[in-house]
Amino acid sequence: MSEERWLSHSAHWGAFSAAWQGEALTVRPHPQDPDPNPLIENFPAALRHRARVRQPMVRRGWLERGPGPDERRGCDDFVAMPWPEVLDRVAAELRRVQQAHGAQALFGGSYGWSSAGRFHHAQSQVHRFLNTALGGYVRSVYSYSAGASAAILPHILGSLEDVARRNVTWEQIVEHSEVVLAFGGMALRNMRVASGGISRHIERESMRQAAERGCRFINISPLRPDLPEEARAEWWAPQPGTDTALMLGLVHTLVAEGLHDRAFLRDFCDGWPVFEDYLMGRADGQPKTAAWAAALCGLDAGRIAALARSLPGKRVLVVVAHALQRAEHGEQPVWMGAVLAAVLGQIGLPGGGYAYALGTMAHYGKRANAVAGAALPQGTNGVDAFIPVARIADMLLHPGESFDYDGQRLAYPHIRLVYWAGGNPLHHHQDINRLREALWRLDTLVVHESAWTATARHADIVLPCTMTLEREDIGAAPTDPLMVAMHRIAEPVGEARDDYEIFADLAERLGRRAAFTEGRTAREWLVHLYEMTRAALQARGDEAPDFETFWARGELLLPQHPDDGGMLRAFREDPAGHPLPTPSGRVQISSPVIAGFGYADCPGHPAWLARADVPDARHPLFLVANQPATRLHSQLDFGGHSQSAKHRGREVCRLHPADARSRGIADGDIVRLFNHRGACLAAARVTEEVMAGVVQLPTGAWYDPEDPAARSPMCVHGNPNMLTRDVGTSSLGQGCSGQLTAVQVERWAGELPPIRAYDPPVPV
Ligand SMILES: Nc1nc2c(c(=O)[nH]1)N[C@H]1C(S)=C(S)[C@@H](COP(=O)(O)OP(=O)(O)OC[C@H]3O[C@@H](n4cnc5c(=O)[nH]c(N)nc54)[C@H](O)[C@@H]3O)O[C@H]1N2
Ligand SMILES: Nc1nc2c(c(=O)[nH]1)N[C@H]1C(S)=C(S)[C@@H](COP(=O)(O)OP(=O)(O)OC[C@H]3O[C@@H](n4cnc5c(=O)[nH]c(N)nc54)[C@H](O)[C@@H]3O)O[C@H]1N2
Ligand SMILES: [Mo]
Repeated sequence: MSEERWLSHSAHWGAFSAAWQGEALTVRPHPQDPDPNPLIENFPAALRHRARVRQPMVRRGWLERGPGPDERRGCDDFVAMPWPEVLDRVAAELRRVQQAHGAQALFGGSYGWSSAGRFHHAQSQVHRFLNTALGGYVRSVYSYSAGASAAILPHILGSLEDVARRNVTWEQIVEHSEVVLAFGGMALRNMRVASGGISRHIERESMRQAAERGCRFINISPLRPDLPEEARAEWWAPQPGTDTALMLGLVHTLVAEGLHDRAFLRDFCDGWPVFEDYLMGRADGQPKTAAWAAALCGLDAGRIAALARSLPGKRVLVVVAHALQRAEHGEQPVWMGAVLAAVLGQIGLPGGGYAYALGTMAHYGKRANAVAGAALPQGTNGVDAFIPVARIADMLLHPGESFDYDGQRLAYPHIRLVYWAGGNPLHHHQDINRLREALWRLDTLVVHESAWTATARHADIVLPCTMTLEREDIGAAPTDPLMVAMHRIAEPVGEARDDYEIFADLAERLGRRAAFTEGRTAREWLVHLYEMTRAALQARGDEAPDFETFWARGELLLPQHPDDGGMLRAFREDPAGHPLPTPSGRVQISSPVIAGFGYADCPGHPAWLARADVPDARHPLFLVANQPATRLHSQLDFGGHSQSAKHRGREVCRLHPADARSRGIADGDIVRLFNHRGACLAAARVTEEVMAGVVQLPTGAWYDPEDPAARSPMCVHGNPNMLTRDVGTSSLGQGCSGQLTAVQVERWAGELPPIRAYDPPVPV
């Protein structure tokens, strides 16, 4: 590549450009980004890192004994194989499984964030391939991000899209909000990331301006830094998992003192009396008073009541982070947050009401684009069977068994082959030891990866794919006006190929090349996808340069919708003309539909439900396993920025001085976190920024088993999913509940095992 030529590109963490200075790759953020995300600094060292996959590899046991269940998945040798031969074998195995068991034996959910480019979006590629070449696959629905909320929100307000993406904006907060109650905080590290890429990170400055105007931010979280300094927030730290109780205590105070907005509840809501019976204790003999809540939350009752009394008459915004619903009974705080906002009569007002998930991602709090960006069509799936995304291990371990989901009774299909591209289940799934056992049951696991992740190591066939810097694409997010021409910055490493090329050659072997490619090269697809956006621009009479002009300029500014408050504002202004898409057309304070499902773990109104997975004498601390500040999930954990934050090679966990002292742990010590599911090492940071009783370890440190052949090996690096519990949030959502669990922590006095997670297997 030529020297010092800055080429535009984009990542989930922002638009940037890159140039070569001699042998060194340099990146710099988009010049108009007011608060760039430092995650772009993971790229330079990652590009040619030893952890990259450089050639196709096949697991020795699969090669020697053929497809079938195998406990050596994850500890076996690998054999290098030339592309033509490995593609022949993958195609033959896909055909075998499809002919013997049908397409319903192929799991292609392939959850994961992959990269920002919209054509090379790996999940879309794999879905399109399985649909066009094999007739379909078992899919997964919803996300690890928001499994519980995506299921419950349509029952009570509307779709997750409408509630999270077109609602209260940062512009409205700057201008109107007087109180922001942030349950789960609004962590700067999180809200500067969005799938497809964001070019302008405005969140920090928006909070600064709002706080300066006098807006009161309240950070309700076990971690003080979950709101940035600019917000000048008060910090409330209830016991993790008790937010629903706290909200009930606030609402009880409002109702008991006649401070609730009766007119709003009457004119815009449905089902208040059923909930009120529960709230006041008429149903169960327990009024949900501030004192009742205080005992559960570990807070002061007077402080809860005073907070409640301070809210009426103010423009109040209730925010509930995704994190709160990534837990047992995660549906409840999502629902109760809407009820709190309704009781205050704030839903639909500028800068007020309910902004679920605002502050968890850069998509939220923004205006929506008025034209659609590029997206690869995925074709038609001929298989009906699906799972809620986080039920993957259950599916593999219990084929044929039935389970509850959102009012339906479904059965787990019997999967023989799993195809993954663009995700890392051995990062994202809970209880890694259990997931490993589930993967052992398969006939075949095929993985496309750019790096030797734990998922690649557990595969039977690993196909090396390019990373984003090694190919051209279009970067576009539905909530950011900048469409970015993502130029190729580097040649592919080793024998790596684009997912698209790999699938095209596999489709060829299955006699379906034309159906998959429609005769287009990757560049021709970019032009084709771009033309769709261009046609939409032309239809509006907007500037619509041709592809070559866009490509040379490096970017195109798209028009956006006005900041109109979306569905909730329209409903408030005209409830008859713009009813909510709920059974009553109103906010469902209680739901006869959900009540009709008869779920003990998700009743017909929001409720405080005691949790099973809480600290006890043997595991007395809460583990908060949240998002990492220095990378996106597990991606580029081997990059410079992520590595710079490790200590003695380990991921850093944070705990309170009191908890450290009682365990003889000093700042910088290596510790072992454990419970009855598993164990991992980490480095301890002792800090008052974490509430007592909580240890926080972010996700994303690559799983690094001390002995990969052991049944439940310790991770020597710091992956919290060794410890988390693999259960659905409830029968309704069946979402991921990986955010919280119970653990013990002790000082590690043993020898420090080496980190081997980034060492590629040596082919035999
Ligand atoms: N305990 C606990 N667990 C959690 C969470 C939690 O809060 N606590 N959070 C959950 C959440 S919200 C999420 S979204 C998930 C995230 O889980 P994932 O989305 O699976 O995590 P990533 O690390 O982003 O995985 C993306 C993978 O795609 C690969 N990749 C990138 N580009 C390409 C490409 O072009 N082609 C191919 N083939 N591969 C590519 C990367 O190398 C990487 O391995 O984790 C979940 N797990
Ligand atoms: N840098 C970076 N940014 C990211 C990501 C990343 O991997 N890295 N991932 C992106 C993705 S895919 C998603 S889905 C979002 C995730 O957005 P979230 O799920 O909201 O993010 P988390 O960091 O997991 O959790 C936010 C905070 O919730 C608090 N919390 C945990 N449990 C409780 C509780 O019971 N009560 C209260 N009140 N607070 C609690 C924790 O202190 C935690 O820091 O972030 C996105 N942004
Ligand atoms: Mo997520």
